Amino acid sequence: MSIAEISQDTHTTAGHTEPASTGAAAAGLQALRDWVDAIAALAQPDQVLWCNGSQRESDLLTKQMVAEGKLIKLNPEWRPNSYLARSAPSDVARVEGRTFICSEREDDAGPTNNWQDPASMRDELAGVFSGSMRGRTMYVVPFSMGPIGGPLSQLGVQVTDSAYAVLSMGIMTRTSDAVLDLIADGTPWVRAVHSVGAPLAPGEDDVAWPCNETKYIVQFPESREVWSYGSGYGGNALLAKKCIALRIASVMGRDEGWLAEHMLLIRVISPEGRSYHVAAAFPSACGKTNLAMLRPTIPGWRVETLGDDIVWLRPGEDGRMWAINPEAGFFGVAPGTGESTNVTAVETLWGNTIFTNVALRDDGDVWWEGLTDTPPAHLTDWEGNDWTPDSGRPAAHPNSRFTVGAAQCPAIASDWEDAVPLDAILFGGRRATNVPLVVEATDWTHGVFMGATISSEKTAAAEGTVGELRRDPFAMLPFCGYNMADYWAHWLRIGQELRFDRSPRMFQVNWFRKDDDGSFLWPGFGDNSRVIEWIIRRLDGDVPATETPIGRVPVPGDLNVDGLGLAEETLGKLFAIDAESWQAEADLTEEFFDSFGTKVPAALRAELASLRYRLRTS
Ligand code: OXD
Ligand code: MN
Repeated sequence: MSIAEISQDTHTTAGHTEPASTGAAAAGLQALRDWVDAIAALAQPDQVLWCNGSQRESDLLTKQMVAEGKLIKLNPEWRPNSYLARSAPSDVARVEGRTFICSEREDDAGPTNNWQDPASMRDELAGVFSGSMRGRTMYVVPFSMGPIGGPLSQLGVQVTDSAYAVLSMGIMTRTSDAVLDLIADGTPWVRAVHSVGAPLAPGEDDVAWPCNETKYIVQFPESREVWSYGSGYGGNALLAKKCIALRIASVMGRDEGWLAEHMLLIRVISPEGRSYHVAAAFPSACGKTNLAMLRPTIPGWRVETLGDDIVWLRPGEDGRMWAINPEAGFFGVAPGTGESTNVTAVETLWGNTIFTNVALRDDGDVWWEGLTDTPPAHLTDWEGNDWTPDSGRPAAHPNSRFTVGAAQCPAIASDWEDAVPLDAILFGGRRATNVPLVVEATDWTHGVFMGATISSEKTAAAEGTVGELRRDPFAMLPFCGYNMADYWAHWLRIGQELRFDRSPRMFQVNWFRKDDDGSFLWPGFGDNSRVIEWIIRRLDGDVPATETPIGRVPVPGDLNVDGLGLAEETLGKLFAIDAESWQAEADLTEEFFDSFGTKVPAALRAELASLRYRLRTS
């Protein structure tokens, strides 16, 4: 039974009706039906509803959630068709400590993932999921990552007892009945089970944000399955995103010869009208969405948005690397997104947006730190309490989010759903010290070494201490579904499938270097276009570079800093390479590599050895 049918048929009793199928199509759908039945038998929802992602369905769900106090309808005068959700204060970020990769062999999960034996995890999950949807509706959400039927796309089905997850999945994926047709035809699909873990006793009132203190985010890579329990928030609950499009997809990519990456994707158009495609891997909350919507400050340059969080990469027969954004929307961090930092995002959010954990204005619109320079005099904070600028605490949670369709972004490329050939890959993080503004890798292997050794200061996107430095190789530490060292080897292998003169060139960037007084040395945001301009001039062979022990940097004078008023000394600090500190970084890299035992590819060990040599002899 669909949600629309339910609303028309007031006599409907609990129970579910599967999609109809006949003949050859029956086998593909039968497997789906059997799986849905098995989950329903375990979790015991009151009813099962099949979703199709239609506007009508989302209208009905939002209406119901507003009536239940689970969504606040924003003032349509300021924010049409937009809603605010407030999570439980304990359910505000991804829970990496409760995220498991349950591969058959522990060695396939590797030291950076939590591993548990799949059989024992299945037993545990059977326990927690038993009756976990009692008193609730179980929604069945069929979706495609990438355009439905597209050559690089993948299908999935998420069952969930969270209407918030259904609405968000409807924005972030292509949710559609057409997916069922492909499943009927035998196209493989990923199974995803989600429960907030808050069954309702008969007559018990629901809360605004049901969840459970116990949480499990479990990936079974071999069987392409995800089981998530206890959280309704972001990557814990919208299983198409981190769980499928990164953790499970990275394993598919390993097995099938492609890559699933935590990257943004843009098209940069030069003043001469030439297009270049650039992907960039930054850890969560390090400005991927801002760079994806960059407005260049240098004349004549333009940027079109293709994606802000996930990119799937596949070597093409032409020897180039082809890229798609498998998502259909943005689930962006709100704080720090404002008129002066990312006006394109602000314009994208004009309506049709679900906000989570931002502050509510008295006029029924939303606000968060950084949206405007001056905060409103009074707000209701993300927890529903009165707030004034003197309250001494943020009004919006630091990991508060917006969920909005990509097509609504004014900078979106008209062909954003198509694959594009990649010209450059950037790796970055938040580094207050040591790492220069931009460094070019000397070749593919050196680029993989750069990606493998990136570290960054922790942000609010995951639980933990903000600001602490941690290794985050390829920005994939929380998202790689298999042994990270095997993943590096896979990157090296993929490089060999590309034509030497057509493979993307790799660069390390760092917008976040600080002066001794703690102030940022580089203005960032729109001025990052200056770094991209230098990168493109390098791709075109227009400028030489200065060799340093850690890679190639701009020859003084080549980076366009016109009009920035940057002192020579500041530029010097932005590019300073201190051999001693880099030797210390190399020691840490060695320790990091050692934690993977013998699995680290010899080519990366060799890169480390030559880095040390260059540092010693520079
Ligand atoms: C995200 C994240 O939500 O990386 O994109 O945490
Ligand atoms: Mn992300």
